[in-house]
Amino acid sequence: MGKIEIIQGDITSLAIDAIVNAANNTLLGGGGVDGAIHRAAGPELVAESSTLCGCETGDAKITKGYRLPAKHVIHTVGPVWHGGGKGEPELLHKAYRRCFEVAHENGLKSIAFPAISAGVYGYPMDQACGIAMEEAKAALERYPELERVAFVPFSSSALAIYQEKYKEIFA
Ligand code: AR6
Repeated sequence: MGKIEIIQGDITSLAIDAIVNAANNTLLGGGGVDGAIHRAAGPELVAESSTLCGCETGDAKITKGYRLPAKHVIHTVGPVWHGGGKGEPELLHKAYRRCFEVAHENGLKSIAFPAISAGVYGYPMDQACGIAMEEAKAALERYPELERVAFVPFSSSALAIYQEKYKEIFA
């Protein structure tokens, strides 16, 4: 699959330049993948993120990875799903784009994404996954230094959706 990988499991286990956190606007931690990342990184992560003054929906900010095997965490905030007519697709595209941009600005060559917005924030997984794949395709064209983009679905049903969308968008 070239530079794209789909790895089902826990994103906190990956040794990679950056894992992306599906955070909230405070950047002070939460449930889901955010909670897992903060638990695995240790208290230094919230100490650093509390200096960042939060994060707008669709933006992204970087910290160190602390006790994680990943060197950095790129924290982004995806939109809450309100039915799709409140700018959710644009905001989710923007969140992915900003993560790739922040990775590029920091000289990173590998990045792993959870299914941003597709948990508590309620974004339909197939639509969220399509946006993720489209932005990965655009980023690989834009940033030649990018060596590895990993998607990390948590469940086997999400894995099947990622595999399907990969075929659709990269075939
Ligand atoms: N590794 C990979 N994916 C995971 C993991 C993990 N360890 N844990 C959960 N997921 P969510 P959101 C999947 O709810 O929808 C937080 O409280 C999960 O199954 O974590 O963007 C924040 O603080 C789902 O498919 O993120 C915000 O308040 C995906 O990650 C809010 O949740 C995203 O689910 C953000 O909601």
